[in-house]
Amino acid sequence: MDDNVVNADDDKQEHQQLRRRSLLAAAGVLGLTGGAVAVATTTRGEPARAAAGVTRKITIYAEALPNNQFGYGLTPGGATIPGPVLEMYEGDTLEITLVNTTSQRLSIHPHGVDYSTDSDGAPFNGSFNAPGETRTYVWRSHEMTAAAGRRFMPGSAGYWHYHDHAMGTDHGTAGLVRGLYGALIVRRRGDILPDKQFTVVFNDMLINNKAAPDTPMFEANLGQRVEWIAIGHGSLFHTFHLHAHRWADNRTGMLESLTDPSQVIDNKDLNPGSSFGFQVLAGEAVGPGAWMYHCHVQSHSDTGMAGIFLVRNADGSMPPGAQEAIDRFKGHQHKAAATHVHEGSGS
Ligand SMILES: [Cu+2]
Repeated sequence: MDDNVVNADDDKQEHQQLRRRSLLAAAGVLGLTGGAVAVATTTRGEPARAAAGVTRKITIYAEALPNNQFGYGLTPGGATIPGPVLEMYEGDTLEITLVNTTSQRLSIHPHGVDYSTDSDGAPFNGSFNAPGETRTYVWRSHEMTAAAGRRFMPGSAGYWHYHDHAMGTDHGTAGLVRGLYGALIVRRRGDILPDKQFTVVFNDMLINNKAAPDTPMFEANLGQRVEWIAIGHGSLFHTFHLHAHRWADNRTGMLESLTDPSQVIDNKDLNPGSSFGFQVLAGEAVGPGAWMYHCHVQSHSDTGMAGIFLVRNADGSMPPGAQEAIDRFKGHQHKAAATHVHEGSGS
């Protein structure tokens, strides 16, 4: 079976970010079509493990980008910031051949999955690509299992991420600053697949290494199922806020029953190394429009950690006022926080 992924999208990275097919879909594991529900392969209450154990092989290229940035991509010349969304199902293995086309030492280090020391991407373990070197990393995953004493071993499913761990320092600090990061999703069989995916990385004072108004504008049509993957990097604390949409603070972002105790939120901490994800229906209960997403640390949003989630009409046309809102955002001059507020004003 040929599991190599082909990314045929040659657009600029901003558009690639918006249109990028999920790795699962590109690999032909499951079609990614309008709100399609992935049908679990289990029957008669058997665990999905019977269908698990697939090993997929992909090649990732680490490349230098303009302005002293770096990125991961699925094709030569296709590197983006963030890198491609990598996906796997619990129980599967991802075998990644990392081609280092740069003159720097670098690696790829995952969160949330299982790996041996020679695949952890840390120089401490000698796990890295020397300049120009090609190296294979193996990421495994597992399903939840029941153990004795009503104890459950957690499965690997979650909204995780991957990043360099070797450039500049033994912690990959220089690679993270310059864009070597991306989302890793481990799904449980039966999980609902989205129509669109947006990766949002709060990296010090930037979003996907950009500041407003150059931050990505994510677009969807009213009612489309949108999956957000939020990741934190750098040395600052952040809070991710999305206007007019809410999600459940659980594994998927969706309540699973009328009595699901998960808290419903629209704002969540997004600190270095942490990640979460959720799905929402674009514009549900609020309608289309140019909605904001931003860091809710005020000094951060004021200095450029903000962007637009454009929810178009269901037919793809622009809703009233949306273009004006975008124009206002694009022309917006970010300035130091609250310069017009006098100290001791008592307000
Ligand atoms: Cu922030």
